[in-house]
Amino acid sequence: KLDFRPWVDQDLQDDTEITERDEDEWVDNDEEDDLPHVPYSPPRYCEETMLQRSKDFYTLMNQRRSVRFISPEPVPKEVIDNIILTAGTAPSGAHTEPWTFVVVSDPETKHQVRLIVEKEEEVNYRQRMGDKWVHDLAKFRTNWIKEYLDVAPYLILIFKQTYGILPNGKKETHYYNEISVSISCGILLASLQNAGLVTVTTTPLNCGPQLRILLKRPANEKLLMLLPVGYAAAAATVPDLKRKHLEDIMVHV
Ligand code: IYR
Repeated sequence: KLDFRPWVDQDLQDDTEITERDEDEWVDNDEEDDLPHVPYSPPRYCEETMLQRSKDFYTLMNQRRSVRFISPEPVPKEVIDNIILTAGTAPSGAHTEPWTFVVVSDPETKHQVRLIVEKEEEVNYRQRMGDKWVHDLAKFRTNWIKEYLDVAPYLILIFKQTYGILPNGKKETHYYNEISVSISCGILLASLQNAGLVTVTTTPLNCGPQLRILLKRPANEKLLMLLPVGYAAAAATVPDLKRKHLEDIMVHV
């Protein structure tokens, strides 16, 4: 077993799984050796407009909260399509776009997801997480009962592709797949906020393989995040958290 994963930061301990490197099975990402480079002129604003836009975007994003009370009210599927397209604009290692966004609206499948998550989360809270972790979460009033998994009109399950499988069956290295997909998740969260939808970022511990099999995803895909998506319920509440001030998060050298 060769463990050659130079793109995996030691600190991150990415569990990217590559069991063997049979050289015949792998191709270089060189199919586009002759990719033309074309002129690029991104939008550019005068300073006044920049200031206003940066403020407005901060104001919008500063209203984002993790919401655990989601309305069953339907949300147009086209909005979700646009949000996924936006998430797919994230940068990725060697432009491998190593993400799969599984959107679940089928009530029976949502319920199956709920059963899997609640069963494991009960074990997490009761055993795996330990007293300190459970105590640290007490103020958020979370537990293993996840009603939003049935109620939210959509569940978005984000998988990272630990390697790619080309149409000819060969494998393609997905450099930095975890950070690439994590960035796309951040953009997805911003896109949901922009559309007036809410979610809560969840990373269901020990549910990945079962959910992957439920959703018929291949073994190279690993669950990174599960997002219930919809409008906030009319009676939604959130913990009264404060954010750090600029001087506490920024160091200017
Ligand atoms: N995954 C569990 C526990 C949990 C962990 C953290 I760190 C949170 O910020 C919130 C919850 C759950 O979803 O309940």
